[in-house]
Amino acid sequence: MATAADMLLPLPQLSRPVADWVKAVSELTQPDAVHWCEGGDAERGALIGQLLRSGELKGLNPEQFPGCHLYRSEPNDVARVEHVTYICTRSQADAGPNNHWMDPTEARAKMRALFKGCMRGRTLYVIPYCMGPLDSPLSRLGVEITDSPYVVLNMMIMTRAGRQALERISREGRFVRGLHSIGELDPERRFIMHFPEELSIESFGSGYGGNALLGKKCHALRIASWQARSEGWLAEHMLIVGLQNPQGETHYIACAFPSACGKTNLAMLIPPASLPGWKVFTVGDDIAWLHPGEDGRLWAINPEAGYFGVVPGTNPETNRNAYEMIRRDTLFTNVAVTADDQPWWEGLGSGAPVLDWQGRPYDKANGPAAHPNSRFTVSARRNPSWSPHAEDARGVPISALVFGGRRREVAPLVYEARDWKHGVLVGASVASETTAAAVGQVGVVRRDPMAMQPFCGYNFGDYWRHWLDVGARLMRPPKIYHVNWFRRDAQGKFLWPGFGENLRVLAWMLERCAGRSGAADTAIGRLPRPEDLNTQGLKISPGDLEALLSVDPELWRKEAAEVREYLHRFGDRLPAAMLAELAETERRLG
Ligand code: SAT
Ligand code: MN
Repeated sequence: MATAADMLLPLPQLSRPVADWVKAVSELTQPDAVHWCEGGDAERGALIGQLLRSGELKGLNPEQFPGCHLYRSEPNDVARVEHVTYICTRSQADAGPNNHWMDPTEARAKMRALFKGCMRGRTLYVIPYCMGPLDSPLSRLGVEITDSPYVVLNMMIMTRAGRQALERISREGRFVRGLHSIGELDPERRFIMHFPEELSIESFGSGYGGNALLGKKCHALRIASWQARSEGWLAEHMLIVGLQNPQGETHYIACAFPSACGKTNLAMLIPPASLPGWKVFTVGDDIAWLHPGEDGRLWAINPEAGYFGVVPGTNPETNRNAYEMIRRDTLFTNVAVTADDQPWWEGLGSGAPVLDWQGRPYDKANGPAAHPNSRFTVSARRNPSWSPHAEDARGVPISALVFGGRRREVAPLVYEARDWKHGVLVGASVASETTAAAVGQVGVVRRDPMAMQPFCGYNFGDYWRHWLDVGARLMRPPKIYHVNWFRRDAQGKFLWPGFGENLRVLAWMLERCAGRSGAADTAIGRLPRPEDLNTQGLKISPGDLEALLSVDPELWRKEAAEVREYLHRFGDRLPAAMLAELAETERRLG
């Protein structure tokens, strides 16, 4: 009797354009074998088995961490590489001053030379994937070709990968082409190229995170932001979280913070015991695709299916959900291990490392045991606070958008924009201290508009215009906020406890959206007065709270001047409305 499996078409026969492309790439790269990814547990198990045998993966303690594995990347390949990430548009002005640009013809030639014969002795994997729920009209398709089985394992967790995605590609025709090879992992021969006009990506020489998992930053942000502009929506570097108040009302918010500034923690926040009755539901932790709905609201889907989160600092106190989530079926990258093969990282709070992230006997003199940008890859469904609406085809309605950065001074704990237009200026003005998520100096303040500086696939001037256009089409636009959990006092101590306590700030926002909470009007926007925040059970001195909610006009005039200088870099692409909003803020600052 014929089984269902017998009746399935072989993958290469499903889509002619994909098959033709795979053939052309095989001729160029010369792999020993070609493997089309079906998706599913059997394939995943086989890949893991192969990597365990070759020593590329290490099994972790099966009693304490069942189904968990450790991967160690090359020590020179541990973060995104923004200095060799390019947007290759025909016109340089379309990429904008915010991107490195290369002429597409030159970039293609350069990459062709690198890819030529690069997969000899290796297997070429074809990963068809869907960003977003498989049945959502808001989702978009892609195919990644890679010679890294580690990338395949990650993509299978992070996206809806395999046969069903390819079936949808065969119906719709359109897909983003992502070609990736680890090459020789030589930092001198490492390039991440984007061709938004052709919906394609070429990445060579890195096997790590955002450089190599092409569905993530390369597709779901850089290429998607381009697609979104032409189609009238927004692709943003935002978590999506649902907050249910003690009265049982749930509101969704989307928050943009730069990499390694706590998006994953906020997305799965645990309400403090002193705020009983609140519930938190995670829809996404890194990327939001936002579409104007027919009802005049903004609707969001999470294009991803898993989390690629920062490990250090995760413990039962800071984030119990994440701590529980990564105890099973999790792929760890660049953490340390204990004597009994448990993963270990700084801030775990128990146990001791015997091997560091490079597999060397642990020695304090070598620096942290786990790499500061060590990561977990885990299915979103492992998250105890995973939202039942995360798979909704139409997404979830957004009540508030929140921008934020990591800043020791200037930015108060929270403020509310005057309206959408002012909110676009607030987003464009985000600045943040750099983190270990990208190669380069850590802790220097840089402008990071909408937390998209590394990820916007086109000129920021055009991008802000698009934001203004989308806002103009919304009958019921979300309110826009700015937060800063990282404000410090003169001694360098954090003024705000962060983590679960951040719910107090989010609760104020939601009460504002419902028209139930007060605020003080200031030059930069509306701030809660101390009595507007629920501080019940919170250990904070009145002085610290006042410092967190203060706006120093002197510092802000300086800030506004810096923003003005920054915006002027975008010349005639900068919408006049942005300068008008800035002028209004400056007028209010006096
Ligand atoms: O390396 S990733 O881009 O996937 C993670 C991050 O930087 O946010
Ligand atoms: Mn991110």
